[in-house]
Amino acid sequence: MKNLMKMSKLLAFVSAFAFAVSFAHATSINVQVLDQAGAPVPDAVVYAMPVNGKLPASKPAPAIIDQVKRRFVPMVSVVQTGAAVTFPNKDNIEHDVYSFSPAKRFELNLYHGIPANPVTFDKPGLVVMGCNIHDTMVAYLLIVETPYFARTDANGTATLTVPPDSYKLIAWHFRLTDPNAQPTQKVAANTDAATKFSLQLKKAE
Ligand SMILES: [Cu+2]
Repeated sequence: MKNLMKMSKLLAFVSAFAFAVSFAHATSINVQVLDQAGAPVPDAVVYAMPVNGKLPASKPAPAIIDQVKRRFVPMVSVVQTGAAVTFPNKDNIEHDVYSFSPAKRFELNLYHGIPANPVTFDKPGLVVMGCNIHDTMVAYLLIVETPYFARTDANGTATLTVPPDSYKLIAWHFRLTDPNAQPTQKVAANTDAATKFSLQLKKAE
């Protein structure tokens, strides 16, 4: 009986270890995004589609887009198709958030604080949002069909954590000269991979 106990403890330990190993079996793709002049591009979105088309069954992570001092924070977001996004208004004035984008038309009528219901983005594509009261407010939300995505930081770099596989890597930025031509490239992510994108961007306004 004692031996049996020992055996089951050992089995539990072994399976926990195997789980940890399978969980750790992920690799990263480090991406550098530059513009046509070679300058780092912050706020670019990079996402990875497995070449074999097989995506994991994953629940889309929710996201938050705040309104602070009459700006959307962050200005650029990326979520997986089906994600719920909340739009907390942290100003002491009302905002009226809306979008006419085909991927999601919606309006959150004049409000303070946190709207009761999040907005679910159930179609892939780009949603450009504004505020009906403050014309200068703009936010971009890219909805992608994969859970593997990242946004570049101030240095124009982003890291995607993915299971080892072959991927089609796609880059997007709201100032792309041709918004319909998102640059793509293939990456084999067996061990850590590094890659670079050079984007043709319009001048910042
Ligand atoms: Cu507003």
